[in-house]
Amino acid sequence: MADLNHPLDDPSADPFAIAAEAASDIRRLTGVDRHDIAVTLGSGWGKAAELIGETVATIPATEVTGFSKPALEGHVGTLRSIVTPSGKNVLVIGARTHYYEGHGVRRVVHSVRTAAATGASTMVLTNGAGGVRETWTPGQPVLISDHINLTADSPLEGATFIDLTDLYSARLRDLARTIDPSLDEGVYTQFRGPHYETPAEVQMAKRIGGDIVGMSTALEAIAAREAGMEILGFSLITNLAAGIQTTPLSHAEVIEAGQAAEPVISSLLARVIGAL
Ligand code: 8IG
Repeated sequence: MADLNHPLDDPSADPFAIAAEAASDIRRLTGVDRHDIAVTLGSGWGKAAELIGETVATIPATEVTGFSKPALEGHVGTLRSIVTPSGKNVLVIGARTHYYEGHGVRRVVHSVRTAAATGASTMVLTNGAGGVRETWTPGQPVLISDHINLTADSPLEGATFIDLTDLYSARLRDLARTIDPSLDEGVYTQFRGPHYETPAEVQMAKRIGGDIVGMSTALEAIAAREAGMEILGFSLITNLAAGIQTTPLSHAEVIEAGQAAEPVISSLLARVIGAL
């Protein structure tokens, strides 16, 4: 689905130059010269923005070069610049482009590359996802310890070989556990979506070492690492994955579980960001 009006859909365009342009749009629109930390808010995590600190500016993502219109309600479509009590500038990305939208991986990782171009050295990626482990319960946040990328795609172009050992920083996971020692962690498995998995696919994910199933994050984490950022990942388990939970999955249910957990996980996320 190439769109001739979209700068990232021109194969001869340099995605890093477009990210640099987006970063200068953000500087101009927020008046903030440099961001230290970026956080992408996935489903269930939206309320964290208010708790991170004082909002300096909120801008519609569509005013920033290369950002796509939100595909889904509940995916906010704004970028916010927030200053924490300790004086760090946080770029809050409420505008995620999912791989299943079919616009290609350049658009999926554009927000991450833009965050890096604004100066951010830490990328916090959050999502709502399905849990493979029977002991987890809907509404529970977990740390992402590693990932399995089942999209068969990569944000890296050409012979770009990037090491992904410790992709989800052990240091940052330890730091998150100083805020909430009860946080469990697991391996995030990115499927293409937008359909949920079959029970057989969930069993496959489990056997290959997956604990969490979702439709985002892994491709973004790879791009963040390419950009030299340190990465922290959180999943909100909104449902047990198909076949682990015996009732059918519904999007409404997923949204509802997210809303119920929102106050607790938002405060957790804000406290972790405050400690970064
Ligand atoms: I929320 O069970 C949410 N997102 N792939 N599977 C996948 N993505 C999800 C799920 C799930 N729940």
